[in-house]
Amino acid sequence: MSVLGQRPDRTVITYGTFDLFHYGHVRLLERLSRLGSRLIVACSTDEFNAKKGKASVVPFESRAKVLEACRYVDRVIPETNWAQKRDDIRRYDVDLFAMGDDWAGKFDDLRDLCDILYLPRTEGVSTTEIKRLIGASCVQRRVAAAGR
Ligand code: C2G
Repeated sequence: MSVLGQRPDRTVITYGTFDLFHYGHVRLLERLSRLGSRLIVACSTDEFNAKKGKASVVPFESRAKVLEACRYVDRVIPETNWAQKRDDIRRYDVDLFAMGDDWAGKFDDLRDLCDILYLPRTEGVSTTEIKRLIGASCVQRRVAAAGR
């Protein structure tokens, strides 16, 4: 492993929905980008999210475009199922698989293929919370409008 400037010469991969892209996502990608020379992000498709029981506000195409525009990200691929991780790690010659620690231990079975790392989540921000706040402000505005 040669050192390129500050970043080790290795490929890092992570997976996620990245809906309503926020500082928590940015901070994760920034930290991952320092752990290797290439960061691949697998972005969950809308169909896969439906299987996960999740409905994202922002459609896949737009979420993928936002990730591609992020300077920490080198490549975006679609995540369409749970089982693709092993193939992705082999196909992209991945050295490090990393996720936020809300997934701690969930992907240890991949340790035979590459290093595994779970990074502390960023506290105080989440897509769920943003959705809740938007919902709350919509209700407030409707109530205010009704009261006029
Ligand atoms: N994250 C974080 N801090 C936050 C919110 C999210 O570090 N405040 C991290 C999560 O831990 C995850 C990544 O950002 O590693 C993307 O989070 P989600 O979009 O919620 O990902 P999820 O829908 O859980 O999809 O196959 C795995 C799945 O695709 C993960």
